Amino acid sequence: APEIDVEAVRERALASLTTARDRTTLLTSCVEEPDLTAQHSPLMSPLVWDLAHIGNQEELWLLRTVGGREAMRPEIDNLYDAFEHPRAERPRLPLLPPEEARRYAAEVRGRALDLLESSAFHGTRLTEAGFAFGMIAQHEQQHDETMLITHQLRKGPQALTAPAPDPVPPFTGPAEVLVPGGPFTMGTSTEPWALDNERPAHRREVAAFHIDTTPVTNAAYQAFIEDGGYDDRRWWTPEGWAHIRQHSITAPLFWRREGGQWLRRRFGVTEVVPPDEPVLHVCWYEADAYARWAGRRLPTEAEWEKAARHDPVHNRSTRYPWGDADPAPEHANLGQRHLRPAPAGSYPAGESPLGVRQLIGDVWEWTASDFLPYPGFTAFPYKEYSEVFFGSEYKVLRGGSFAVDPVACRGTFRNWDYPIRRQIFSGFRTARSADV
Ligand code: AVJ
Ligand code: FE
Repeated sequence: APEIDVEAVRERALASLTTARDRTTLLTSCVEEPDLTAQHSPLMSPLVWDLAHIGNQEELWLLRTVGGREAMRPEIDNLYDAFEHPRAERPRLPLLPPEEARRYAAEVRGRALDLLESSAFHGTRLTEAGFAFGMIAQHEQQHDETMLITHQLRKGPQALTAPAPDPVPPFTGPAEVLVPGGPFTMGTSTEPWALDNERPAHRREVAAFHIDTTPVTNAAYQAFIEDGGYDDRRWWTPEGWAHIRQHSITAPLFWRREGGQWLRRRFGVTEVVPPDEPVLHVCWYEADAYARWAGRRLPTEAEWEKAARHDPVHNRSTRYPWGDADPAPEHANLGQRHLRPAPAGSYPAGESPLGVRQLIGDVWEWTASDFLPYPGFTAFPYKEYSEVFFGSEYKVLRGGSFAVDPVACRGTFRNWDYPIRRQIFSGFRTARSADV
């Protein structure tokens, strides 16, 4: 087995679990009890479901599977199994009330930290390098992002605040970057807390292409709207056209036209849509239609990852666009430090060697690709994390958003959703094949 620094693993696991729990606590204490048990959208669970589900997954994987303990409350497992009850039905389940859910999650956490103290982090694939602890910290952070989406959907006054990202001068660099053709290493076999769908590392041939230097901005997207993009069938796939017509979709979610300008509701506050911010809350069909209108296309998942990880000087794949260092605030807008994406052109310290910016953080980026396994994929530790979602129903998103914690964000990290979804923190950038 490779050499493992046990104390460093323990420290990282403890810090990651603690950061996640602090965020969970914020998201479930900034509103009153009725807002925790209410259903704010049929797309979402009540916040109190996420809270107890977080505790239940931690109990299942850390206490029972790694620790070999008996179930604390076997009767609640079914309530918090995401595959047993669709989100829309969850408010009608006999869920633990907020105070009980909090107590349950806290009790599980106390025992999990005891287990962490005595873990040696080797022996099985689940314990190796603290994987199970990392997986559970990522799981909690993923549900924290889900809860933040619920907060965005919630009607009512502002409950969350955060400083705006630093303003930056308008981005004046090149609009696109040429990524040279040739093979690169996609995925990972070495990142200790990478999830099953990111594995294994494998060679991918990618032809030369150009990719937008920054995500597509609200100003650029407004030009598409103003040009009649939503009324012109030419730009849409048949499925996308049928969807926007049936649901009368004419702008990104949360946008509204008033007095000659676009307004947007964001976490309980209405504001004018900022022109230089990456567009947010668009579905895959909208991203795909915009790209076609612009004479371009969405990048494939392999193109996106090559833009984010390929180091052309050393001819290897790095963990992040800026290299192998863990994300720091100067690299990317991650971790809910802000409640919005940063203006296009921000974070020069986070750019790739070829100069592509904001690949990590700000907005999840839709890619052209279906969610499929890499060659050599094996489900681990459970088929319901990734495997059951593989196929042509889901599109891959990359790079993470302002609502993603660094522990759940890597150059290899893969997210996926239905092409109609836009309550998620989704934007995109476009690409085009290089002339041959
Ligand atoms: C990877 C974000 C699609 O939230 O449905 C949470 C993550 N899996 N609990 C989701 C997940 C199980 C998942 N996504
Ligand atoms: Fe979950």
